[in-house]
Amino acid sequence: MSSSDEEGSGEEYLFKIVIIGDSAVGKSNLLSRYARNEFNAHSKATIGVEFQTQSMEIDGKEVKAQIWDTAGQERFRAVTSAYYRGAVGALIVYDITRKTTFESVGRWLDELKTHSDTTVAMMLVGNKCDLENIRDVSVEDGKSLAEAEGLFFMETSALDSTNVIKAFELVIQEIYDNVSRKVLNSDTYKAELSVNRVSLVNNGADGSKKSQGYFSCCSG
Ligand SMILES: Nc1nc2c(ncn2[C@@H]2O[C@H](COP(=O)(O)OP(=O)(O)OP(=O)(O)O)[C@@H](O)[C@H]2O)c(=O)[nH]1
Ligand SMILES: [Mg+2]
Repeated sequence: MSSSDEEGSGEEYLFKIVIIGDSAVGKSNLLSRYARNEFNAHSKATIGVEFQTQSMEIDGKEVKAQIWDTAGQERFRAVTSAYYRGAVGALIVYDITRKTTFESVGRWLDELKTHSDTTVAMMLVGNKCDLENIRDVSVEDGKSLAEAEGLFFMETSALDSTNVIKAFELVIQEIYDNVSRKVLNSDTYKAELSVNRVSLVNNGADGSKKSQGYFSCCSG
């Protein structure tokens, strides 16, 4: 299934992460900013599903994130259960200039919880924090919701790059920590992960639990 069974050479992880949230909150631009350092001011609504892969190094191991992006608009969405299947991380995105997108977060969380089959590292993302002058959702409201739901929280801007890499990397690090901790004492979990196409090679020794992180931008 993967090179994970080979001895020695490949210390490699593959994590599936999904991006969800209402249409036009900036999901596709967050992904293109992270994966290709690109921003498109006139991007079209996503139809169906797209994904990009990006690597980072943790504890000297190559960790690949396969990040999935789908349509916020119901009519353009592909089969929902397939989108969530095997996901071990999620970014739930709203637009800080449109309160309705923030009010939808609960619905997106419900959908995520309904379809996910394992522990998911989740981050609430308030995007477009470059538009401080037309802000409609306070940093405090974002933080409180994240706290109530047990999510990480960050405000980002795909336009000026604020916190974009940080947001993805924090989720990836959290997944890695989840996996490392569980792998230490569960063969069942390991089997579960391989079904979910998450490659595990090394039983990471880092069992430490990070506390929740909050990063905002553009706030006084
Ligand atoms: N000012 C500002 N505009 C942004 C930012 N991120 C995205 N946009 C703009 O917001 C619009 C929608 O962005 P998309 O990335 O296509 O939104 P989406 O969430 O993928 O939308 P769907 O595919 O329909 O679900 C585009 O015009 C982007 O240029 C940001 O951080 N700041
Ligand atoms: Mg899109």
